[in-house]
This record gives sequence, structure tokens and C-alpha cells, in this order.
Amino acid sequence: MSELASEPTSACRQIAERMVAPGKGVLAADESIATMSARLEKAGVEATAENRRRYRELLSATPGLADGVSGIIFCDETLRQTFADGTPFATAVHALGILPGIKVDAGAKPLPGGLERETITEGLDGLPARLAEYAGIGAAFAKWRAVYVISDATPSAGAVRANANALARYAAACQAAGIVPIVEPEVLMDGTHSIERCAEVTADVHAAVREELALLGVDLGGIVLKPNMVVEGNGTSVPSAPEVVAAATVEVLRAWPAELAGVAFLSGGQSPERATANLEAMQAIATPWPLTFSFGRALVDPALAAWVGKDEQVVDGQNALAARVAANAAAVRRRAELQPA
Ligand code: 5MM
Repeated sequence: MSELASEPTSACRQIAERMVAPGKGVLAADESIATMSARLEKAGVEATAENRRRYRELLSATPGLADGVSGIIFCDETLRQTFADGTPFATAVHALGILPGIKVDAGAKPLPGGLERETITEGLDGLPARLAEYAGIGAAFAKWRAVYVISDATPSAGAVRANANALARYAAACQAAGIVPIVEPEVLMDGTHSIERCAEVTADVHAAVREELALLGVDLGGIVLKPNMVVEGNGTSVPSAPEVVAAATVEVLRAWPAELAGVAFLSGGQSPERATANLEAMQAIATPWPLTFSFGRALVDPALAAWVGKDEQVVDGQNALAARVAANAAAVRRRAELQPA
């Protein structure tokens, strides 16, 4: 590789290291307009661009957020909006000591040739040009989410391969642009499957992702993996204990080389408390890469419920977010205590 070609890779490694720095995680506030609108309406808040902006400003401007959050993932709409004082979101959070990120996928769409409910995540067309623009706006990292459904027949080999290929093409394009890719293969909790079945599927999905990343020369030291925790389906009655989830999750992750910059989990529909307990249990297990959070719902649901669109309750919303961030930051900080050097 030429010296010039290696520069973006080196920059990516530094950014990735900052994203998974000890005691910190990533806040996923990148709901698409449709998802965010539905969540606002459910909370009794009118789904307007201005209310989506107000909500994202509430989250981003939470006092002390940078103590536990290294980066915030935004969607395209937010990255083009400003704080009430006119400061663009990317500039505002940079000033607060937080890296701005951007969700660049165009969503999970029905997969032609796939089985029932299987999807392929779209958004590769024109991606290098969009990444260059996002870098110009200030984005330091990006995110792409692939979705896999567990049933007796799924995920199919075709869905696993197609999504792995798309994740790798996205990741390679990001690194070429000097942007750190968050690589998010999400095996959904939906269903009545066992934790063992989730482990098996997650391992298969990760193996395909690793293969495709390697084929396109993606530097694992310059990516952050955002996987699901290995848990039983949400249609089963007894949740596995945190120690069981932790052991099953880390066992699957062991196939990733030590070179990987870090792992930042999605919460996937777990309650905020359960996601934190599982994350904390993982800190007792020695791994070559940091294990932290990149939660969406498990961080922001309490904040939205406390705010409900009212100016006079912004502080309540921020306090609710700060409490979840503090709990998760404390969970990941236990690594130093549970695994003394
Ligand atoms: C915040 O939600 C993200 C975007 O979802 P849509 O594009 O479907 O609206 C989502 O990718 C999120 O970042 C991850 O699923 C992690 O969030 P959770 O809530 O699972 O921790």
C-alpha cells in the first residue's frame, strides 16, 4: 500500500480508538424520519422536522454527556439541521467533545430472492460522493445496519451473503473517505428461538461479514463492530441471566481478531436495565477488544418519555438520558476493576 493510501486508514484507527475509549460508548440517535416520527407520535409529540430537531438538540446538549459518550450517530436530516442558536449539529457536538457520526444506509428493503421477511440494506449507489460531503460537514464516523430474522428457515445463505457484501462495500468506501465505519449486523430478537440458536446465527452472520471485509481489504483496526448481544427470542418467557448472555456473546465474538478496534453493542429492544446488566456482566470476561455500548432505545426511550415535547421538561429529558449514560459508562468502567492489569 502506498504512503498516501495508508493515511485514511491511520486516521480511522485514531478515531475508532476514541469511539471505544475506556468508559465511553456511542449514542445512537439516528432514527430515520419515519421511525422518529412514529416514536414522537407515540409519545404525543407532533412529528415535525422542528420537533425532531428539538429532540436531537435536547439529547446532544445534555450536560456532561461527553463524560460517557464518545460519539453520537445522526441521520441525514439532523446533520443538516442546527441547534436553536444556529450552530450546525456537527459543529456543536464537536465543541462539546463528542464525535458526530452519520447513518448512511438507506434502510432495510425486501430482498429479491430472499425468504419471507428477509431484507437487504440499500444505499450503496453514490455512497463515495455522499461520504465526501458528510466528511466536509464534519462527520467522523458512519453507520450501516444489516438486519437478519431468525426462523426455522432464516436467515438464508443468500441473505447472509448479500448483506455481508453490502456491509463490506460500505466499510471499504468509508475508510477510503477517512470515515470510521460502524459495521452493524443485527440479528433481531423477534421470535421464540433459544439463546443457542441466536448464537449459531450470529456466528454465521459474523463469519460472512469477516470474509467479505477481508476480501475488500477493510482494516479491522479502523472499524467498530456493532452487533446484537446473544439472547433468546423475545417471545420466550424466561430471559437468560446476564452472565449467560455475556458468556454466549463473548464466545461468538472470539472469532474476531485482536486487531478489531472495538465492539459497541446495539440494545435491540431489551429494556434499558437489562441491556446495562448484560453489558456489565461482559466486563468480567477478558477480551482483546473493548466491549461498550452504542444503544439507541436503551438510552433514549426514558428521555423521550420524560420530555414529551414540552420546553419546561427539557431538563427532565436530559436527566433521564444522563442517568442511562451514567449507568452504562459505569458498567463499562467495571472492566478495570474486574480485570485488573
Ligand atoms: C436509532 O435507530 C437506528 C436507525 O433505525 P431506523 O433506520 O430503522 O429508523 C438503529 O439502526 C439503531 O442505531 C440500532 O438498531 C441500535 O438501536 P437499538 O435501539 O437497537 O439500541
